[in-house]
Amino acid sequence: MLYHFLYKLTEVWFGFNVFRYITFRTAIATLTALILSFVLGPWLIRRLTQNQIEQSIRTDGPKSHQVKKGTPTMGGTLVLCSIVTATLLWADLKSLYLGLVLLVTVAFGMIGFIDDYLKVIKKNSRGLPGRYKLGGQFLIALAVAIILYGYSDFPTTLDFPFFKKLQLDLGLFYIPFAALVIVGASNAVNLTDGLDGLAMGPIMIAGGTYLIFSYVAGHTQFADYLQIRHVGGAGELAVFCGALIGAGLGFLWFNAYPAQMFMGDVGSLPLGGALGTIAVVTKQELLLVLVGGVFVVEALSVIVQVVSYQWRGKRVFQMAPIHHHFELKGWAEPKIVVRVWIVSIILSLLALSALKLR
Ligand code: 57M
Repeated sequence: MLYHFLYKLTEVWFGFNVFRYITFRTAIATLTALILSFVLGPWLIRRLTQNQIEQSIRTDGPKSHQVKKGTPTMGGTLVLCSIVTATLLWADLKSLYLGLVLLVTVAFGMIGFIDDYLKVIKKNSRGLPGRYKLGGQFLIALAVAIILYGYSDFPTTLDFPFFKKLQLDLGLFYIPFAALVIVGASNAVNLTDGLDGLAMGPIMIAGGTYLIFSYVAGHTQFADYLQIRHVGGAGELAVFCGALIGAGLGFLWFNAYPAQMFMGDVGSLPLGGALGTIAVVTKQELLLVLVGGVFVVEALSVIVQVVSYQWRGKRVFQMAPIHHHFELKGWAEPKIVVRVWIVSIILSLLALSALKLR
């Protein structure tokens, strides 16, 4: 909103022209979201504590988690408010792609909010039943995929990272595929969110990687030079990614070990969903497997554990998701978290090399 207003003022003074640039608006969106999270964080923690919006800890998990009992949760509301406010202020709201990413973020946030509300406030340990949670996510993701499919400029082909000539036209099947990417990313991030800072680090790293891909995909010359698919209007997603990084940094200040608050499903579901949608819109869907490799491994560890237990009656990991396995092996929580961040950075660098290696 401020972008539209300030940019118009170029007629009054040429200096306002700076608001035209996505790079500048990305930088101030990052700072805006960061400042909002920093300033509102302590207030939110106080309010959550006063209202006893606190995490209950399962007794069958690692014993070390019992000290976390009473930690305020639903801090994801802070992350969402910071991202949405910063994006609305600094992005070009005429962009359809940005609108779709915001839609998924807010709608998945509402699903997560209902789940947290039922668990934490209504003390219903199951929360929102899985079929409603997953069903709601699929409905929203399918709606987004159908809108993209109906948009004449949007290709239904799948590009393969590192292989510039390899393409697969999915046609109508692009709709369920895109929905699966969005819902899969959301749930994989949710599973990862089980140690202080464990999810937010890789979310920001993935956000930073897609910030670069959005900018390049939206820029005719850069996309042409790097021979990646040009997606007109995708550049505005860089502003969203900047806001995500700023809000994430602000949240991490309070979520760093020992955490003063958790994000809850109201944070993990929309952040994963947003990353999935950005991957779809920038036509870098398959690259998300690499960029979000940490989330993929966490989700796979659960699948392997459940399948192995059902078929062989034996567990592969001491406990799934895999971060619990490392905890039970005796690794300190901050060590697991920092090592996962390091792996995530390496994966993102590999993904960025796809810009040149093709
Ligand atoms: C998210 N939620 C955390 C917090 C966070 C199918 C099965 C694998 C599902 C899985 C599951 O429920 N995953 C959902 C995991 C929880 O954190 C809350 O949830 C939000 C995210 N949705 O924001 O509000 C706990 O995680 C810890 N935590 C931190 N710091 C953070 O910053 O320490 C979270 C954020 C918090 C806190 O302890 O209470 C969670 O783990 O519940 N289930 C599991 O992960 C369970 N695994 C399991 O049952 N494994 C089985 C089978 C089914 C694969 C096996 O290995 O045999 C474990 N989770 C827990 N205890 N808590 C095991 C037992």
